[in-house]
Amino acid sequence: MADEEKKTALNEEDRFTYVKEDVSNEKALEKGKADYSGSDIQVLEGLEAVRKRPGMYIATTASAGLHHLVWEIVDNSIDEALAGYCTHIEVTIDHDNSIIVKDNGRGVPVDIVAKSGLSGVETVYTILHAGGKFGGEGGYKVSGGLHGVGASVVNALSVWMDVTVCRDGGKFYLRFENGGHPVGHLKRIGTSTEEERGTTVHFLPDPTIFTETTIYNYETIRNHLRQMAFLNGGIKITLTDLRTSDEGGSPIEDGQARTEAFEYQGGIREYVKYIDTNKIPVNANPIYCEGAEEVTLADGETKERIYAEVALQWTDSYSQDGVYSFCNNISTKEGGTHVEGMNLALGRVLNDYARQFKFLKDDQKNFTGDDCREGLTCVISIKHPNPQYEGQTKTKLGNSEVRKIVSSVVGDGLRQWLEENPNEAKSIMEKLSIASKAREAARVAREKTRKSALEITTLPGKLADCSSKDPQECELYIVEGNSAGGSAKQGRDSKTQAILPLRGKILNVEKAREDRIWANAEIGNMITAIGAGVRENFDVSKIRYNKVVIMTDADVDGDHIRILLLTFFYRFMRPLVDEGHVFIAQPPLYKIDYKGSAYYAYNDAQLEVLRKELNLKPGFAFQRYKGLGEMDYNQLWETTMDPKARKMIRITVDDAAEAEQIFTELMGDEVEPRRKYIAENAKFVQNLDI
Ligand code: 0RA
Repeated sequence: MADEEKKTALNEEDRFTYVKEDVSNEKALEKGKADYSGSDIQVLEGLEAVRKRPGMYIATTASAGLHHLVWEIVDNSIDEALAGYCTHIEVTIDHDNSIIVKDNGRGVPVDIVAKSGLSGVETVYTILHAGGKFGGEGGYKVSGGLHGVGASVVNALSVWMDVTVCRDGGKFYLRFENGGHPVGHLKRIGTSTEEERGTTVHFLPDPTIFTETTIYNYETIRNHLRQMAFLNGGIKITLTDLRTSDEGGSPIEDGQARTEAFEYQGGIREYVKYIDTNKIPVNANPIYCEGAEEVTLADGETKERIYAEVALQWTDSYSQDGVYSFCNNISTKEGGTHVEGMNLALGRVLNDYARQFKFLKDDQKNFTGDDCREGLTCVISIKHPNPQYEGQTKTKLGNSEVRKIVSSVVGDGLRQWLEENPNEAKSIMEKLSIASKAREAARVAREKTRKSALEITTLPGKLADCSSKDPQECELYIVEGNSAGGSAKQGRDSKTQAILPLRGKILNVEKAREDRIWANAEIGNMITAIGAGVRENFDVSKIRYNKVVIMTDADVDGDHIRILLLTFFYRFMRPLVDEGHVFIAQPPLYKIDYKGSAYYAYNDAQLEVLRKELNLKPGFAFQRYKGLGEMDYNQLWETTMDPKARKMIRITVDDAAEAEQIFTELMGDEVEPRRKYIAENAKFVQNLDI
């Protein structure tokens, strides 16, 4: 085996170039020598196991897994920052889609670690889960609970990884190749100043593992880093993309490095403000509650420090799902005990205050949890040394001690804030009163809708349903305009594809009051067609179609209608979106008729490729589709609806806070932010084709 040969060929001199000078490390050094071959084989076996079953360590080898590698390496630097030693993390996407993460922390230890007999650097990057196992008190701790798989996993899944450490006046370097095989051992390659201190990791993901794509998405990395900067206030994180557009870089400006910096002294307070960018706040600045508690574990001995911080702001929004929770910097999408604790405190303190200051009269009922949360944006972030995750996607925090801690942190903080800010407290109380009354009105309106929906068991007249009754194979196309709806009806596979044409723009559910929403015919049609209810009564197991496909024109109006529909699904049928049932159809933008054949291009880049391939002269006439209506039913089927040939984008929301910010921005009356967003994300959209 080639690896074996490489191993025996290692020069022992190389290995101890640095450590030799370190007398205090003599014992470890000896042990290292003695155990060397044994531990090395174990190390390689560990990394080999990761390569054999990457799914056990990173869940997916698709695009998300590729990005997880970056999160993992960045997490280590964030841990160093949380330990108080690092203030700046620089992330760079290099031309070849390799990633560089540089921090100004203490630097990964370079001397021999007794347990492994290897240098600290080699230990961290080759031994599974080594990260947290040394460093001692106040040392190094893995922050991530879910994707905290260890830097060695990233190494195992890379073609090569270069680690450079500057510390103790030296500069140290070690390279790994072919899935984590060290090339020699850690070497001192020069000197370093105090300013240069820190760790730089540069790695190239292995395309034989990440077979779907090895191209990094700028926006995905940017959003994650921004979130990390919000959740860990004070750390500066910069992102630079060196790629040109054909290397996967920015579609906007070529040949120019794109760079952004994220640094939020206000931490989660600024996060809440960011999410609320496009809303009108009730309290001008988020309310901030913070606290830590030592708890003794079940063994009666082990003490753990749990840290909780919460930021709250009410806005003019009617939404009730503005609570974003995190544990150890990871989004807990399913909520859990920290969210329960916050809700308990919210109901208790707001109702107490309302009674005390007569915002609720004696004969009035308490505000409900929904009343308290209407228009609330809240970020809960806890740091826990031993988090337990539950739920379908293991994103629900289970630690029961957390409930009480968050409840008292929010209870104390909120009560004090209300007492100190009576004017703003009054505005919040008024917001709650209106919410409470509106909820009653909406309940009445909804009852009516539900009654009429029960009476009219028939499907909407405009719906051309499919003949199959097996939801698994059924698709609902929601089509902009009656004429395109007509073509879609003619062109479809009537066994599995249903068509629901929409007339004009649908109601903006973001801006409309609930009673108007329930009275809207188009919305009613969609609810009945999908057949699984709505809001808290939505039951995703009852959907009549496995895929709901939005098909609109590729113009400004089409973009708007698409956003309106997505907002509706996001707000009213959230599991439909979360579980990946919502798609966007991709009609072609161009058609070239050439020598009796039709060629379609779905974007400008494809058009260029086609022109080159067909050797078309400049000025060769091609058709630019302005709308679906310009296609006849055959063309619409061939290009956009035929499951064998079509392109669709599956809508996913992996960052709810980001989605909220974008939705509220795009929902406005201004066309420009939408145009800009769509232009900037056009490339991403392309990558998501299924
Ligand atoms: C273990 C111990 C110490 C620092 C680190 C790990 C460390 C790891 C990484 C990974 C990326 N950047 C990092 N920075 C530091 C502390 C060693 C000491 O006491 O000096």
